[in-house]
Amino acid sequence: MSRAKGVEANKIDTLAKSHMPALGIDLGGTKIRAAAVRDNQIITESQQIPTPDGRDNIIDGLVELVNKFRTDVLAGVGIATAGIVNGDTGEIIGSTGNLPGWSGTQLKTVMESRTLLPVHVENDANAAGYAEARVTGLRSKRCVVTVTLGTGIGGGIVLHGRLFRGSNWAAGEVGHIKIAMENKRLCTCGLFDCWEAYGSGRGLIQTAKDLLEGVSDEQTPLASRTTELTTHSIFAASADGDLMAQKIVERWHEHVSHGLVNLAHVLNPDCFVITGGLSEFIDFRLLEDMVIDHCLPTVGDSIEIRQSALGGQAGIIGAAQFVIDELLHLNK
Ligand code: BMX
Ligand code: ZN
Repeated sequence: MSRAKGVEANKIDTLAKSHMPALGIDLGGTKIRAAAVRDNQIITESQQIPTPDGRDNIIDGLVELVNKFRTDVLAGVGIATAGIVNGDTGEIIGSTGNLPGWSGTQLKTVMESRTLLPVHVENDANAAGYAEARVTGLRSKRCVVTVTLGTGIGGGIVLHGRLFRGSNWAAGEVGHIKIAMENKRLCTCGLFDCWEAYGSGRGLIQTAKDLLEGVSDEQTPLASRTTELTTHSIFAASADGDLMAQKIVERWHEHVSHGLVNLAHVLNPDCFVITGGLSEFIDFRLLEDMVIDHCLPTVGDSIEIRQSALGGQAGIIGAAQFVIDELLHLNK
């Protein structure tokens, strides 16, 4: 074949693959979920397995999930995972104690050799942010910052439709901006007073324990259950009218607002999108008021905080969309 014909054939191949679905996988601390995605939409039933313990078992679990979709023709596999990911090599180059032993995993190389499919690996919040920034109404924005509130706090910064990765892939690790100065709360990353140590699920439980110290059972039934507190028990008590629980939830909103205020002054985004398991418990009006109260007027005037449009599917959709966009060289 002549060189010109070879180039043409490659273009046609790329175009054909870009119309195929890609498999998106969201690797979380408790479960791994996967579904096929085309044009920013999930097009199959999703499949899930509990996250196994240890690096090798997690990789076996990922391969098992890919094999469940072997009947579909796939352009490739996108994996969204917590941790700092080199988007070129697909290596996990940093990880907090939330995923012990994950750093150093050559995830792309291992998965490509085991599945014989192109694989793209991305930080979970980056993947979620990439998907959220593509939904109607946000595509044309200059700066969309997605914040995931869950086990940790993650961030995805999309500038003019492209994910901003920083000099060493760690842009958007917003969970580790410092929001206090007392060296009071140790974060799972080893630093003190990170946003994540206050605004994540783990942070909320610690806030509850702090505020419940010295509180009697008559004031709130939560007082005698501090060892078995969960985020759900705190939100349930708050919804039931428990005044102490409401105070804890309000304090958590303040903590969440502190990180947003800092990000707002650095990035002046068009919009914050809040996603992750805890986002359904956010009172958006209260949060927006708290953020605006602590912003310079020019920054506060343009603050918009939205609930996620894609909910729990954002990581899967974003990871898969990366595979397609890589084929088209759209995010380079
Ligand atoms: C942590 C960090 C981020 C991640 C964020 C949200 C690790 C293992 N995790 O800050 O990379 O994006 O948590 O993670 O280093 P999640 O577990 O709450 O989804
Ligand atoms: Zn930290």
